[in-house]
Parts: sequence; structure tokens; C-alpha cells
Amino acid sequence: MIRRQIFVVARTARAFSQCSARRREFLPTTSSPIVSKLDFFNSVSGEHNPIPTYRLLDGVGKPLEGAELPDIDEALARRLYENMMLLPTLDNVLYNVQRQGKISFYMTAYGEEATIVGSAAALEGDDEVLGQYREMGVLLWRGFSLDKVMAQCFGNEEDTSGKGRQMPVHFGSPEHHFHTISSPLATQIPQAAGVAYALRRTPSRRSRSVAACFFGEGAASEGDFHAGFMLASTIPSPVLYIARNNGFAISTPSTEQYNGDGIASRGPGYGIDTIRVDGNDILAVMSAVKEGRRRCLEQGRAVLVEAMSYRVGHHSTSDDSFAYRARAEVEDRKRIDNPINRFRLFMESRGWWNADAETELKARLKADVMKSFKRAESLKRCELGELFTDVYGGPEPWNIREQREELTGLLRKYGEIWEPWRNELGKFKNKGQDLLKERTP
Ligand SMILES: Cc1ncc(C[n+]2csc(CCOP(=O)(O)OP(=O)(O)O)c2C)c(N)n1
Ligand SMILES: [Mg+2]
Repeated sequence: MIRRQIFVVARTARAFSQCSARRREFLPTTSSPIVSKLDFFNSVSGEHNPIPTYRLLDGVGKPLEGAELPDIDEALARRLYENMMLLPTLDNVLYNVQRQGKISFYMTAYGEEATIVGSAAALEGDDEVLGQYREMGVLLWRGFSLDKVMAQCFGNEEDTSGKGRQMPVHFGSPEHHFHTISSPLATQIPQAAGVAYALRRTPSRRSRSVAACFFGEGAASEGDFHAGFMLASTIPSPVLYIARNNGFAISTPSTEQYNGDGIASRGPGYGIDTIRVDGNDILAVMSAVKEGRRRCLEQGRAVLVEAMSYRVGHHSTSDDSFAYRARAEVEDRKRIDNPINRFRLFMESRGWWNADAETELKARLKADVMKSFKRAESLKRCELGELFTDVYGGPEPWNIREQREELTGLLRKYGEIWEPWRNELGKFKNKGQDLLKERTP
């Protein structure tokens, strides 16, 4: 008996010594090689430390040596460029409109035009998009009209996103497969994992559609980021995460948001194929998102694209970024690495663009935006009673009924006699009569 035990111990010891010598044995639940060197690590692999940034065009729009450009002809290039140019045109007008007090709030996408339009162009029109709030360009790419943009921001009677019940820039459109933006950060990340799972479970969409989820590097500090990535990692589904790393979360620079190598370094921790891309290079963004999308569908798994850019504008109209960053830094970034200029130079080098085309485009976009703005300004808000419709599916629940009845009671009391209420009611279609007409319960 004792001899037998000695034999077992000896055999185990021999196995251990062999395995550290050969370094090819594994513990039962991993494929981790055994090593005898005490070695902590802080990167996923030496080869990718730090994680490289994929780029195709240099700062003056010239293809890098060996760069494989995506399939692009003059028509597509013009479409990309026009869509990028539309964003600052809209932003300039709507930012000023907010300053005049005509809309309550606004957020610009200055500096992120290539990230947004390049991603939009690489997706299919019916891929489900879950955005954060700077992704209006995806909707515009899909044909969401300027009138609809204005209607949402003004919250007027033509607002199909939310009947004027949402803050500006909280767009949504089932027709354009664009899920309504919600203010609480990062909620879209686990939701996207769920949407992608639903796509996989739907025979007509399986292997055909992905859920594309945009989020900022600041939002990635939320617990929901990890919850979402965990879901996507363990319940495989075609979700394409696009992290817009623009250097800031309101006033917090990205250097204070993480101690690792950006957001990309987190992908491999969740077993997710990952790439970091120059977000100011529209062709690189297109290629990365296209390939990311292909992998999502081929493997039925999540993919992460981290697009590096710089938030040129203030965070929103509620922010003054010069309180926490130098004006000169912003001006430099705008000049040195401007995504729109980079692509224009590329187009010019191909003979696809010139100064006349630029002048014509700027005038046309400005005129289109101003026309929509003036129209939106002249429209009324929805009927006041719309405040209470379709908040939930099905019949009106008791809590909504109570709130509607309370407002109706207050309108009866103050609607006509108190000037601020009278003025406010004048902005609604039918001046609140739809509620007043209702019988008192
Ligand atoms: C849960 C939650 N916390 C805080 C906020 C306030 N907030 C709105 S935007 C923002 C910064 C987000 O930064 P980032 O994700 O990098 O997006 P960016 O604005 O740079 O596009 C914060 C803190 C919020 N909306 N929701
Ligand atoms: Mg940010």
C-alpha cells in the first residue's frame, strides 16, 4: 500500500516537472501554458502593445504606402463628402438657434464627421442602430429628412421621433432602424446585445443584419458597458460596438477615464475581435466597420471598433469647454487633423472635387437647412393631450389617466386667466382645447 502511494507521488512529481520543462501542459479548465517565471503583465500581447491605429489616408488625404482603399468611385465619394459637410451646416444653424432660445438644447458633432458618416456608409440600411446622441449623421445617411431633424429639435407637430416629448437630438425612427436615443449614458450597450440576440433568433434577419451600437469613451466608464460586453461575450450575437473616443466626457479628459490602453484594450478581455481606427479618416473607418460587420455576421459574435477623434465643439449647449481646455488646442486640432479637409484633399487628388463644387455645395446645404429651419419654426407643437398618448402600449394605465386629469383641471383653472399659461398654450395645436373638451370625470 505504502509502496503504491510512493509510486503515485513520484509519478505526479515527474508529471509536474515535465510539464514546466515542456511548458505545454494546461490546467484542466484553461488553455493557459504553465510557466515557472514570476511575470505580471499589463497588455494582451507584446505585438499589440500599445494597440495600433488603422489608417489609410494621411493628414493631407494621400493614401499610405501599401494601403488597400475600400471600393470607392466618384459618386460614393461625393455622397460621403456631402453628408460630412451637412453635419457642420446643421450644427452651425441649430447651435445658434439654441442660443437664440428657440430650442432648448443642442449637441454638435464637430470633429466626428468621418467617424459617423464612415460608419453609416459601411452599415446596411436595415442594420439596427443604437446611438448615444451624436449620431444624427447615420439617420441623415439613411434618408431621414432635414424637416424631420428640425421637427425633432423644435418638438413640433411633425416630430415623428417622440411627438415633442423628448429633448432635442433624441432622435428615433423605426423606419430607419434607428432606436430612440435615451439620455442615461450607456443603456444602449446592453440593449444592443439584446437586439443582436433577437436578430439572431429571427430567421429573416439571422446572418443578414447586425446591431450597431455607438457609445463614447466616457459612457464606457459606466457599469452598463461591462454588463453589455459580458452579455455580448457569453451569449454570442452579431453586435458591432463602435466606441467614439473623442478625448472628452464633458470636462473629463479621456486620460482620466481609464488607466488602460483606451477602450480597445477591453475587447480581448471579453474575447471580442477588436480594432482601433483613425476616426478622422473616413476611408479607414469605412473599411474597419465593414470588416467588423462581416465578422459579426460570419462568426455570429460581437466586434469592437474604437474610433479615435477629437471633440471639437463644446460638449453641448450647456457647456463652455474653454473653462477646461485651451482655445488654442481646439483650433490646432481643427486645423491640423480635420476629417472633412482630409477627405476633400483626397477627392481633389482624384479630380473628383474643386473649388467651384465646394462653393456650390456650401450654398446649397445652407439654403436647404435654412428652409427647413424656417418651416419648423412656423409649426405648432402637437396637441397638448399627446403628452399622455402611447407612453405605454395597450390601454391607458391609471397613473397616466391621473396625470392627464390633473393637467386638465389646472388648465380649466388657470389656462385662460394666467398670462404665462395662456401664452404657452398658444404654442400648441388647438391651444390645449383637446384636453379641455374632455368631460370632467
Ligand atoms: C448615467 C449618466 N451619467 C451621467 C450623465 C451626464 N452625461 C451626459 S453626456 C456625458 C459625457 C459622455 O461622454 P462620452 O461618452 O465620452 O460621449 P461624448 O459626449 O464625448 O460624445 C455625461 C457625463 C448621463 N447622461 N447619464
Ligand atoms: Mg467622449
